[in-house]
Amino acid sequence: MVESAKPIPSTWCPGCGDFGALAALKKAMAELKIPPHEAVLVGGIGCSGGIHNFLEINGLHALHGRLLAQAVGVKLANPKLNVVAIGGDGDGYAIGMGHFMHAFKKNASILYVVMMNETYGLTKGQAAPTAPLGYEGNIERPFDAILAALSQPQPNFVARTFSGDPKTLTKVLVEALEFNRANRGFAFVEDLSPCVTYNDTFKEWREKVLDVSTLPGYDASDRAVMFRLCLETMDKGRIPIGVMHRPREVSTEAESLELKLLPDRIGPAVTPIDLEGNLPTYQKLLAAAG
Ligand SMILES: Cc1ncc(C[n+]2csc(CCOP(=O)(O)OP(=O)(O)O)c2C)c(N)n1
Ligand code: SF4
Ligand SMILES: [Mg+2]
Repeated sequence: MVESAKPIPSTWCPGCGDFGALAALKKAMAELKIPPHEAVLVGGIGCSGGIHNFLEINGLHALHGRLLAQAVGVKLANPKLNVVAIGGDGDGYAIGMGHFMHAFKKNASILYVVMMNETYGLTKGQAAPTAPLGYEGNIERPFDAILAALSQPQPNFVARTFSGDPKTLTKVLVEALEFNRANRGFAFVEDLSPCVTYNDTFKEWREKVLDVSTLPGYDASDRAVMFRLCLETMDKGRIPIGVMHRPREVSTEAESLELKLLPDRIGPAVTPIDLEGNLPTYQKLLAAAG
């Protein structure tokens, strides 16, 4: 008999920002009344990716930087599932960068949460692609995932949150999951989630974050406006957070990958394979094979 996996106590350091993401995800799923058997968490390799071990939920630990490919596979196997890929900035923006960029274009209705801490927490604090100049000898300017996301002309949901503000984080996750549940496509949320052991940025980020929805001209349906607002905010030494892209209207065409490939929303994992229902098809195949 196969026993269902039970959650283990968290292995994160006390005070790690990832606790904020875990709590918010639980609250968001509870608010949307998503039963655990209808949700799958696909974790990346890193401290953050262990999140599925701490919840009583279907989950898998993906290969390093390959969680999106595996999450898309799960979604296509059964599009009725709520699929959340969740990992670190090293996982997503270094080894996983190619998959990250393609996820916007592929546009499967999955939620991708990156717990961004500017470092490789699990391997003891090397510079991630998001690390600031000078961190652990880093000589490169940091990669900005929100600007990269906004540069893609795709109908995705894009947001940045802060683990130090769990209320907004939960609200944004609810919105992102609702976007997925309406089969509207890919939702990306970068959560600023400080690594208190190797790069404790809680105080700095609390002072620097700025909710772009409070800025004059804010319009999350217009990526050009949002790109400019984010750049202006960064130029002032602040960190833009909030919903950065929310496509204005539901397209009349099926935009998401699962609706393009499986318009009836029935994936291979739930396709009936009983003999009775499939006998005519099997007979046809056998006849064709001679
Ligand atoms: C193919 C491969 N290369 C390198 C590693 C070593 N490794 C494990 S986790 C990790 C990066 C973790 O950083 P991040 O994704 O930011 O997660 P965090 O621990 O910060 O949450 C690396 C490089 C690995 N496990 N597999
Ligand atoms: S090393 Fe950093 S990212 Fe990893 S659990 Fe500890 S505080 Fe969190
Ligand atoms: Mg990291």
